[in-house]
Amino acid sequence: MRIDVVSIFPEYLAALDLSLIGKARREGLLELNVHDLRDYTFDKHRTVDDTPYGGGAGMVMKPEPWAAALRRIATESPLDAAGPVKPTLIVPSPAGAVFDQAMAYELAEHEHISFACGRYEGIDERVLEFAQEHFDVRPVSIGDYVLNGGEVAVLAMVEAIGRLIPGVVGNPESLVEESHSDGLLEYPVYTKPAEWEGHEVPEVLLSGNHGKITRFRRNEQLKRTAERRPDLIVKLDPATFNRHDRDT
Ligand code: 6GU
Repeated sequence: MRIDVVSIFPEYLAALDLSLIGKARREGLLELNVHDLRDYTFDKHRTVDDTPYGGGAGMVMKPEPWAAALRRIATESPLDAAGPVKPTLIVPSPAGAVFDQAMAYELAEHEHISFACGRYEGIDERVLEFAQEHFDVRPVSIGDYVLNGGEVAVLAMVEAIGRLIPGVVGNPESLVEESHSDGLLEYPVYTKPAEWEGHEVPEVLLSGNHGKITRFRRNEQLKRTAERRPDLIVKLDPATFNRHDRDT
């Protein structure tokens, strides 16, 4: 997979050199290019913003540098930008559709994804219209709160997507049991010692009875999800409730 990120703070993305995602890049499973938007300006001051038409607080990102940066990325795309399959451009925004595990799985199948990190009050809306000629454009939010720019959201999304690329997570089994993989939160986990500071590991986990352990874990998942995220229970596929009957 190829990922391009455009930002006025490319240093923010340095964290993507670390850990699993950094390793995936070094192993060639993921090609990640970070572009400084200011490299696509033409004036001495490398200006990326200007005052908003219609008035109001703050500044708006100028369209010209964005067009130059995005045109270059589209031209270099392994997908033929003029063909039926366009590369995807994610525009991080609190006004976007909410990113979730299903979206991460869907995006992990893409050959080329780009991210356009806005700052200030946002990017001139015409950049999105322009970008639609070259990309499948998707405004995406990482939750109902406001960040100062898209960079932190891109860190979260690239990590969530990147770990789903085959080979990035060493043991693919760990993707099956984790939170949100089946619409439920993950069950609690324990390691040695069996008794610590007066707190005990649930007896059933020491029993060696795998059927009982599976039912215990499923029950913990349901309990925890109902308590912490009742909104997820409403969205559950009815098959999830009965799954342990098949599995055990
Ligand atoms: Cl993706 N961007 C910004 N700037 N703020 C956000 C967000 C994204 N998601 C939630 N808040």
